[in-house]
Amino acid sequence: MRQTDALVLLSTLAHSSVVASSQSLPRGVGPEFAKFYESKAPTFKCIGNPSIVIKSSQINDNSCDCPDGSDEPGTAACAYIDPLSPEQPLPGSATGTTNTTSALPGFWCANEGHIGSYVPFMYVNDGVCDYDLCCDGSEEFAHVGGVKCENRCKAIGKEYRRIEEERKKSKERSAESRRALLRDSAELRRKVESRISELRQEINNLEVKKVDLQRKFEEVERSERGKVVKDEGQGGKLGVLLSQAKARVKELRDTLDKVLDQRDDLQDRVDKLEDILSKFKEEYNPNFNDEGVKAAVKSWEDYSASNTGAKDDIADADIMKVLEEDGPSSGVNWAEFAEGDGSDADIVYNLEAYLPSFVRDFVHEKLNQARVWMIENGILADNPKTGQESLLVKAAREALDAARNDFSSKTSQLEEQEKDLEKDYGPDDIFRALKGRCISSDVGEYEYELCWIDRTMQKSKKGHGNTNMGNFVRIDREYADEEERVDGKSLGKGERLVLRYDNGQGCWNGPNRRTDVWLACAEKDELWKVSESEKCVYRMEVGTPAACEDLHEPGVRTKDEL
Ligand code: MAN
Repeated sequence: MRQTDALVLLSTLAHSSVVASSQSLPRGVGPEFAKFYESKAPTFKCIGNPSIVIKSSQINDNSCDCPDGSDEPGTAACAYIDPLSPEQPLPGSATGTTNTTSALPGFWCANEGHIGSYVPFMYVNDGVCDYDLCCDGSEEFAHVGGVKCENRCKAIGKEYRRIEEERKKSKERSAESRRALLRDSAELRRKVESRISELRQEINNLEVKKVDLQRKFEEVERSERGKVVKDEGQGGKLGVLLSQAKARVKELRDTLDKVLDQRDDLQDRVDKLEDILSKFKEEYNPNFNDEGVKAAVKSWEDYSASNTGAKDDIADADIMKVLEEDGPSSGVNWAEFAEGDGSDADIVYNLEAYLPSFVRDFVHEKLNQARVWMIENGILADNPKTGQESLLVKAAREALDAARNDFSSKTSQLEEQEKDLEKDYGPDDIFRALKGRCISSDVGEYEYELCWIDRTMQKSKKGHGNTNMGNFVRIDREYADEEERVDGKSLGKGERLVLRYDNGQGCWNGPNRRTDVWLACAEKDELWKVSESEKCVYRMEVGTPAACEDLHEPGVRTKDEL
């Protein structure tokens, strides 16, 4: 308790740079009260009750004469009304309390070489050296019980100044780290803003493109619907020639087949007629002088004589060979041409598959345009298979779909970026720079992790898995009231930023886990302490330059100032 009061008092007075100024003042008088104790005056007016005048010799005579204790600045005689001392009953008081205010804050220790301070009157001559408050030992002037307090102000002052200097440097380093964070945050914010304007422009262009492609698609679809699909031709000009040649060969073969049938019929008839005429020649009566019959027999004899030479007939086997169906073992193997390694068009269609993904979208669009152009100019065949969408329509539809997809993806990206810009990233947007970074610390059987503006995590070191302790929700401010630690790793006293992480993994028989992350200024990000104040409700104490004072660089404008 004594130590605590001392520290408070020291820190209160640290900036006042008050030092004792005069040896002529009564013992224990602080410089700001010097005017009341003019040494040459024979009388003294009680400070709080000027109507009460006592002799100057009564000052510091170890007897409390003034109601406000102002006649005893250098003894413990009026300690019972000392605001720095514990409350004490005033003898004869009806309420049991002093109900009087001391005019003086305490016994003044000049502490030359260090910083002067007031010591509670009850510590004066109590036999204890209170070096934390009174490094010159002057409060033990009576050497009660033989106690002599040497003056240690030189060493204490030197150590104090060293610590103060180190603190100052650390503050400067923290402030510099904070400025670096601010620069990063501003840069990230600029990136988001420029992405937003880029996306807005792209979305505008896509709106126009979508309308255009929709119109083109409808046009192509309409004109393609009117087209008659003639065959199952595939490929470009070669493909068309191939299917035409196949049809022509079939036609010729069918005709040859029919001609062959007719030839056989005619041959049958000729054979029958020749039989009739042979019989006629043998059986007619030459004694009848019938000139017509004689002329007919003569013609038959001439006809028979003319047919005796070697015939140059095509062998039936040869004709049958020609009539055999085309296939892999005879005639032309059309399938080989038709299927092969793909049509000339396929080469163009499949080209994209060989490209790296980052250029594929760009090339896809360009190729689509090229395909359409080639189809329109008869270089590529359309309508690869009956019953399927034509390549022209397919290309138009794919181009439209691609534009639609692009539009909706860019629109949701824009929404995301706009939301991000509106999000509370703390004072001066500072946590934007830290977002996604994590720090951790081992505590007992767990490793605890804090990921800025993201989530908190409890990781079992025994392999029992990870537990989400909450997802980031918002930034609040709360008052911390904790002892300052010498190493600075504590929240201290004052308003602090608190990051709320909520809705983590459900607690068995309890609520979802949540974490309050309390922040204090430090040179670097560090998870100092983790505690579970009640089941599944966690508290992290964290040091970070992001929580340091807003020491703006001159000329740097913050978000709020813009
Ligand atoms: C685990 C940990 C603890 C928590 C209990 C609740 O053991 O997450 O922090 O208190 O579960 O059952």
